[in-house]
Amino acid sequence: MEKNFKRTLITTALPYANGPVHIGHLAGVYVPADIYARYLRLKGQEVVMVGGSDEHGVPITIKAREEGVTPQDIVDRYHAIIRDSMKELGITFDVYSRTTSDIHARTASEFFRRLYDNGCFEVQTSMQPYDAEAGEFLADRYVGGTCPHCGKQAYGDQCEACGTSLSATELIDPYSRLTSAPVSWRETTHWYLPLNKYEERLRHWILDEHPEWKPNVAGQCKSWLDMGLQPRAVSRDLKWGVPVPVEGAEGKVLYVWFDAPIGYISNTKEILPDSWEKWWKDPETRIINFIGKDNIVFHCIVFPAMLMAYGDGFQLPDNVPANEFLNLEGDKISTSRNWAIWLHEYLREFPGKQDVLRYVLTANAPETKDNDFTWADFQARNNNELVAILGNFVNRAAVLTHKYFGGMVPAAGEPNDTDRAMMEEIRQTRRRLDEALDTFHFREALKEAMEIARIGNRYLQETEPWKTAKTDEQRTATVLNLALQICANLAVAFEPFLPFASASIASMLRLDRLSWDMIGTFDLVPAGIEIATPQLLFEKIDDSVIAAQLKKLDDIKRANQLKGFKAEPQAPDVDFDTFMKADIRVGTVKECVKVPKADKLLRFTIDDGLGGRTIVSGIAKHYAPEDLVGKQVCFIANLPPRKLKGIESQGMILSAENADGSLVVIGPTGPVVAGAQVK
Ligand code: B3M
Ligand code: ZN
Repeated sequence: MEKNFKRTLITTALPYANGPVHIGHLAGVYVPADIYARYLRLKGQEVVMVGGSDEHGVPITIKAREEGVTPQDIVDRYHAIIRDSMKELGITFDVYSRTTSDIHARTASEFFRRLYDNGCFEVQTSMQPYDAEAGEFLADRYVGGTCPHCGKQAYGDQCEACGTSLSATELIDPYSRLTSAPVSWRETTHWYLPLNKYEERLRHWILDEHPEWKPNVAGQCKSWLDMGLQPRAVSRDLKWGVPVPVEGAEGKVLYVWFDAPIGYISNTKEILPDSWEKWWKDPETRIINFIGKDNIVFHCIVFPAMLMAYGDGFQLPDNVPANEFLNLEGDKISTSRNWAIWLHEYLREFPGKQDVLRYVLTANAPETKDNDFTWADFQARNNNELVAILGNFVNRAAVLTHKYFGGMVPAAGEPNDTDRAMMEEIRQTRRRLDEALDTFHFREALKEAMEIARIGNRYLQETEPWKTAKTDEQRTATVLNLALQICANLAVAFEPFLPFASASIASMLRLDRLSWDMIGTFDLVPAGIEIATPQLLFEKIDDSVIAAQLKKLDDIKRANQLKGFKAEPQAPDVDFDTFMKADIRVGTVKECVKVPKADKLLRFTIDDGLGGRTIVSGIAKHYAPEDLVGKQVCFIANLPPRKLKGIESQGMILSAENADGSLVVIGPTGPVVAGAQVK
């Protein structure tokens, strides 16, 4: 739908303040939102970008309990870390507030109260899990028990082992994670928002009025709508949260997903106490919600239904460009398993490299499907793209200007065909860049911005100013003038993506104001001014830096495996005589080599005190063969021989499987004569 909007309100999902933010949050929400906000600002549009910490909800209280501190301590700590690290990454929130603020408590209460007064809620009584020992109702997360699907330990909302979402009623032998007491069930009453009443309006709004929404978002909405919407509880029996503002609701708070999206409104109010309403109620305001895919239903169904119920002119979002998930080195990012790259740690370990992270997360953004962050890709994109294409071009243009014109911008003469072709190419690129940004295709947009640097490199390659410098000063002047104009184009085109690099190019060229119209124009840097000494925009990242990061992840993986290790239950008994029939011996490895064309097998020659034997063992992935020569191993001597890859194996070498799946060969703890029996 083409509509004329006067201003854009950008909202970003409010991260739970139960931990710092990681690259998944950044790639999914904050980097794309910031790119979009910066782009619109450069186009001269009126923009407000709101964010803040989500400080209510069970994740916060669980974390507090784990650490033996108060929920307030937790949110104070993480709110500060999140706010400061996002600021350092250059995310330009106009406000980054929190849902524990007074203004939010007032706004959320008032919202509930209006719905309550207008009879928008239904009241339902249901049985909920209760911990009689603690005297508290238990949120699903606080209930533990056995998963009915896989038999492993699970929580009342989800089984992490098999990934099924559950409710506490489905668990076998449910217990309270607070006190370990078995769950008892108690009746409780809550307020429900009848989503079913808004179903038709929601369907029309999403599916008819917004055909332009991303398929992953529209698809999820459609499947929710097709299943039929149900009333949804908007209150909880908890101590931490915004109290339900009606009589007889002691001990009840607003459900976190009721209060959190209202945070967008309270945060707007906080910075614009007098004009906030125009950002929410004026049809000429365009609202865009940046979120991750797990939040789609709340932003496209629940919150819009709340706004419809409230009425009073509240506008629905014009678009909800939700992203899919980013994985890390092939594994799902997980806060509880510490499988993440945390922003505040990255900033500490890679000082001054904010743009590199922004670049890699955008180039790999999970826009249409889940995507993977790898350190190898991080290094490659830095070294082969940021350093070799963008940094290299800007540096060449600046160094050559210093070399041939003492750093003074030379005046350009009449452009020739090559010059005109280059300018046209940049104008074409600008068109594609705008188109990609307007439709939230930020990976594509980043490629187009980089295309301008590629055009710059090709231009210098073709015009060879280092050659013309000897013969034709006027031509050299024109080429370098234009090369600097391309740099100025780059400062603008990259500002949304790489604001720090953009600022250094701008300051080198003494550009004090950037605007989007500058892209595709070539009179941005006036002749006669002196440009600053060139500084390298990006530096190569060494293999050793990447190796250190991979080691860090490896250590985390290992620690998780050890933590998660559960010994197998004991096997059924065997009678003693049967066991005694196994002839286990100690042997000395004389020779050990890889079996050709078999990636798992090693061939051993063992001194067994009986003239020697050959054993083939499937441990090639775990040992370098030469490391085993001279070692003593235990083996079963009296198994029937069998052929493996054409080699007759006369026994089996014993090894133990570690928590991480690696195999360790079993041998005596002191020297033993070859052929000794193990008893
Ligand atoms: N805090 C969930 C999340 O961090 C939630 C988002 C709220 S947006 C209003 O994924
Ligand atoms: Zn399960």
